[in-house]
Amino acid sequence: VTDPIRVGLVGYGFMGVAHSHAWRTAPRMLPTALNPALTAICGRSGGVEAVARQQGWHSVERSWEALIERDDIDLVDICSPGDTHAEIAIRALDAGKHVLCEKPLANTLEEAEAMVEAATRAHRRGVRSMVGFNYRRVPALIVARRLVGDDTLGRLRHVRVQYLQDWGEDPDLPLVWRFQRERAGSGALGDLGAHVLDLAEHLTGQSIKALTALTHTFINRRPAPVIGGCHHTAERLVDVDDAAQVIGFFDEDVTFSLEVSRFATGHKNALRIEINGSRGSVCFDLERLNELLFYDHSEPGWRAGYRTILVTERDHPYIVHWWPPGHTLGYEHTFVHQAADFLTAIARGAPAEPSFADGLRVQRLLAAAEASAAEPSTISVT
Ligand code: SOE
Repeated sequence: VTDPIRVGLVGYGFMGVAHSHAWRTAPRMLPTALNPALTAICGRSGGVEAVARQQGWHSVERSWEALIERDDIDLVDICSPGDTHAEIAIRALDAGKHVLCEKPLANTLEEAEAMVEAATRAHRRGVRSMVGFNYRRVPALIVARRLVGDDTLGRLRHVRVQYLQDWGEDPDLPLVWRFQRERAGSGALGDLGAHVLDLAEHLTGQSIKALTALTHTFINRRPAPVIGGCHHTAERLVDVDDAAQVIGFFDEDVTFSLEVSRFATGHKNALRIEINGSRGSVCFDLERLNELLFYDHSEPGWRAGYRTILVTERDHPYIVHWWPPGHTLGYEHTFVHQAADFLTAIARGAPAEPSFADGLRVQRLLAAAEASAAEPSTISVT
């Protein structure tokens, strides 16, 4: 493995910026074993130049094909819309580049399967891949997983997840790629649901066995996006969901419920999880990322109640590399942890997690939810 390891980033939107920050910060704060060099950033339009300058990238490419052909790129980081993931990831892995790919892994099950095959081929040659479920690296959620794993919560009963945002409520918002099935695969279900489906299985160590789903689109037409400075007056059809609900159950008699929405006014980025077990519960909300609520059901009733664990102690995951207790972490730290862990896996020749196979698993759940929503079996109540 070359050190520094030369990174090529595809995409320069909000997620590209979050990843740029992570590559810069990871080796300065965490033991990464390898130093990433911000070698090239790639984007199709001119805006990429300004992001390159601001974020410290050494060069700019205008096509991902050219980026992958470069000999001075060792790792390709994919932060572009979902319809590009499979082609870029497969080409990069086959060219011997390590790949970090944003979630959801792909837009279809077939694409995700082909990506896992490419990752398996590449793995045999020492080439690593990882999917960007960054919330697995929130310290409070790692503590939640530990409390499930060591049986503190006892026998699990309910896993309840939500991912609520409200930016969709603006009717003037143009039909950006996230509202286009061809580009994004699905709407809130794939974008937000992918995170919480992954977490539901990762935190419990159990698999969702069956599910039923409903999806809904509240605003069916949106203004056409502004392309090259030209404003089009025509409206375009929204062909993805704005919100979705799923109910189901896990292997071991545990019930599951999910709600995701871009129309939950008041909620900006509320990824919430509650797990109830026979001996206790945990509860988490990303808008209070440093806190984990824990309920111990063995406490005498008169003084029992949820208590807040402030997950900023030196013996909490990752914290030793950051600040003293109580000096809280934020959203960006999850990406820094992700980058550091990926570099460590590459340096050690160890498998990186979450793997493309984990991404495929989520894709199966998303496909099942879409299939169920396409044949709704709701019963009218008169
Ligand atoms: C959607 O608004 C979004 O940006 C997701 O795509 C990200 O995965 C999530 O981290 C924040 O919300």
